Amino acid sequence: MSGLTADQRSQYDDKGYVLLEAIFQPQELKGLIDEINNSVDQIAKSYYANESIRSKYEDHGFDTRLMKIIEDAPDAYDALVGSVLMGPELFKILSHSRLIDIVEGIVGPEVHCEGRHRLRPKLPNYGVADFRWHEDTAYAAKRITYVQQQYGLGDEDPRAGGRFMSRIVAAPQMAEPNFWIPLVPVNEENGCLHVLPGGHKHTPPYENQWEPNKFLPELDYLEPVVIPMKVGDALLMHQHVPHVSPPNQSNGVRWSVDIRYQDGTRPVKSIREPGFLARSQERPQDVVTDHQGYQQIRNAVAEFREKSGIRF
Ligand SMILES: O=C(O)CCC(=O)C(=O)O
Repeated sequence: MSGLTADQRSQYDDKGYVLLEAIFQPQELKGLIDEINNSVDQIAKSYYANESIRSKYEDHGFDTRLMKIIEDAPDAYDALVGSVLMGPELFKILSHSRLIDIVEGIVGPEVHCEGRHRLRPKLPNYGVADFRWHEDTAYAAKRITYVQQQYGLGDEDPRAGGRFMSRIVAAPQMAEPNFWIPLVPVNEENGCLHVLPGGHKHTPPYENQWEPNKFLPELDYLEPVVIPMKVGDALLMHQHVPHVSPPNQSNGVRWSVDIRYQDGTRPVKSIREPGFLARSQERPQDVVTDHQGYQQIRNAVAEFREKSGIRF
């Protein structure tokens, strides 16, 4: 196991992020890019067959084709964004030993890959793909509050204190390293991330963090840094480090994948989107080793949700 160097580890602890330059050879990401291109091609064909788009835009490549499709059919965005895609190439990255070695050094030998991995085609000036200053765990906590309100699980509701909610609510207190991996070169123009080094040491500013371009007063003395990246780099972020994703002002799609991990012995955070055990000394037989195995878990949860009517 290699993991982080001592310097990288101290930067992760002190600043809350580490830019891992050339952690992949660009060829190692080519399979994933091809897999995404195939999905875009299938979307183009089915939308064209339904006459929802004017052309299949076959003369456009990875950096512009989805943008052209979405100009005609905005709902095509949802066909690919988030964790919809699950192919062998994406699974290879989610379970890549170079990433898992690093995670193991942070969370311990039981490594769970969270289901909230995201493929993000960030389109030019496309509001839903822009993220104000936030930290990932606080963001998840806001969602929990929302889920509680939405489904009437108020403080008095016995289910709110029960196994289901406590499994989720317990989760924010644990380490959840996040890798943000660009699939095209990223810079200020096309919406690379900015982070607030050291901001992870503060109490999460749950309520006010959504103000655009504004930090809480106690964070004002911290200087944000812009993180341009090449294909092959990965940005490792602490779950509490504030980061922002400003608008993409280029003429192409800014593609990236982000992946979160946690200690596999702790309650899992995302239930609706199940993750998988990526490495284990205690339960090696439960480690998921291919995308079909992972897809079975995802299908089983989706089926349970559908049949039970329980909206978790
Ligand atoms: O990919 C982006 O633009 C934003 C990602 C982000 O904010 C996150 O992963 O928490």
